Amino acid sequence: MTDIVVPKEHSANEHLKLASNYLRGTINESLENPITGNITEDDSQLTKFHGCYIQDDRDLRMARKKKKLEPAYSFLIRIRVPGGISTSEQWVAMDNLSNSHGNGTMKLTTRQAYQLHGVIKTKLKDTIYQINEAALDTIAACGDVNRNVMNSPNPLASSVHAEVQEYVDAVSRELTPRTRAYHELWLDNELVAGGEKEAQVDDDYEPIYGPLYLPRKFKIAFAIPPRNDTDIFANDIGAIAIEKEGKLVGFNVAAGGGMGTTHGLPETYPRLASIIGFVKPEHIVETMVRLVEIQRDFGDRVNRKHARFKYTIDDRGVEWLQEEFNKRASFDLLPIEEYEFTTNMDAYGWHQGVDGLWYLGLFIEHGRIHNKDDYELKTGLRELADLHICDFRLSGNQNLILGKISDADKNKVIEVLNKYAILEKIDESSAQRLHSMACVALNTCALAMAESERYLPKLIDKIDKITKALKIDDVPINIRMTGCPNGCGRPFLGEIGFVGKSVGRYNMYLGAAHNGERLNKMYRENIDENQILAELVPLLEEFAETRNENEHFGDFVIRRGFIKATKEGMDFHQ
Ligand code: SRM
Ligand code: SF4
Repeated sequence: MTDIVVPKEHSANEHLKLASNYLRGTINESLENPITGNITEDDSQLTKFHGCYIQDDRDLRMARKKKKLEPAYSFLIRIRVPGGISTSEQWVAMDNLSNSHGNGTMKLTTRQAYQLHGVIKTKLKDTIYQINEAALDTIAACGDVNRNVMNSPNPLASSVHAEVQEYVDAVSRELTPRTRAYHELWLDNELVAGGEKEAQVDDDYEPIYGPLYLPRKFKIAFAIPPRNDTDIFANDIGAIAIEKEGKLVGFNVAAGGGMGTTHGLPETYPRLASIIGFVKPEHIVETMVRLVEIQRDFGDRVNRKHARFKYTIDDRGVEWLQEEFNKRASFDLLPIEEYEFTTNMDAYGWHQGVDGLWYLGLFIEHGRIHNKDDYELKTGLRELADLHICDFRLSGNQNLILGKISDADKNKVIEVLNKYAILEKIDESSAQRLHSMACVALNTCALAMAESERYLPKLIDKIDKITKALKIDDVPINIRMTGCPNGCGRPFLGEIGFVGKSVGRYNMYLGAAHNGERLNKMYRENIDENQILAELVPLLEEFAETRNENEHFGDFVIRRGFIKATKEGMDFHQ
């Protein structure tokens, strides 16, 4: 046990983490309590570190209350997939679990993870066990630790992709918590496929995090220019791979990104990570660890709304961070290398990788894998997975890339996708729909103030009519929506962003850069669908008539003076 004392003024979560004995708390007792489908409030904070959130079906809340029933509790389980690369066997396992243990759907998240929803308490342990049997895990998918490490999932023409992915895996391993609680609680202390070796040590010991873990969640992403398809600037740390003559020479390192804000609290704001220097490939893992340790030691443990790395940095300055880093690391930060990002979106359709194999980018609207109406997306992808002729790569834009397809298997893939009309979705969707993203929100998210995933497709139907009439439906515009200002669909990086205020009402934001290098700014507050469309029509008309060649919508609205450019997080509200 530790002799650390948490100061009285530190938040309740800090006291809870310390008392939890490396994330055990009373989770076992909560799981065994047959009286309720819920767990205690304290345990609900701790299960996050194990990758699960207790939720209730918000569509059923009122009806159940009237019948004096407790809410329809179930768990969300988030499954880490570093860099988004999973095998066809893993897809099959997730698909099976979503049917047998979940609500029949899978969600591909904005951070390249799988999510299962609707897992009731009595099935939780077995679900996590089976996830680990499929050589995946859920530890640190949530909680005050480093989350799923992102990477561009599509090698396209980059010869350095495989090498970058090795660093992604190394960073992910290095920053995975070592507590044995995960194995004790969910795996009966056995090591199943993919189990962490470190779990064998006798005493709990967290060499990087310590018993208090981090002050708040922590996120890392890698990207390989020219594609910023992981939105690296929205992360606590971003690594931009620098390639020269086909060789990986190192990474520009960016620190202090984050999206979360709270309505009515201007001291909370989204911030894009600042590039602090360049490091050689062999130093990237140490770089990540040192930066995590700086946040561990300096992050705000009193006020959780001010506890992300972005505030630690803004309170002290980027130069302070660079100095502190150089003091702690075994090498110095080097001058930033040149790079260029052109887009933060995925490449749809077929691409041949440098390995000679084929990669196929599919459009999955808002990451939801289900059969709906006559579109049997889930059945089709399962049929394909059962052939075991490709891998399944989750993108940071909630899409899917089928990877490593041989020439010989290409037609088999096309046959299955055509049978279920999955490829058609790309051709029949407007460029605005293909560039849209929405968070989960209702009916599962406890924090949602408005619809998002269930509503954005319908709003885009209406926007499509406008852009079609103006003949700009082939112009990519990033449209992002979230049901609250926490920013899970990175709405403040949308060229058009919508953030839920209350049922049917949204704040509307304009002016982010198409490549994820500039935040947007609020244009209209608390408006409904009619007002949204009325605001969009004149903007899109003028865009269609007067846009410069290849000009992006986010740049256009700034050039034409509809909105001021947001230069840094601290001027987001100005
Ligand atoms: Fe998120 C909380 C869903 C990516 C910022 N997020 C939540 C919870 C767990 C709600 C809760 O705490 O009860 C949501 C569960 C909804 C549900 O039913 O599934 C939720 N977040 C998601 C996902 C599934 C959205 C999606 O549609 O894909 C994404 C899962 C990513 C993953 O695989 O790890 C997701 N969340 C993000 C992102 C985007 C990113 O990381 O690139 C952000 C903004 C970036 C950032 O962290 O700043 C994000 N989520 C938040 C926040 C605000 C954090 C903050 O600094 O203020 C919360 C609330 C909190 O932490 O207090 C939150
Ligand atoms: Fe829920 Fe808000 Fe995140 Fe959407 S942005 S999933 S509503 S917490």
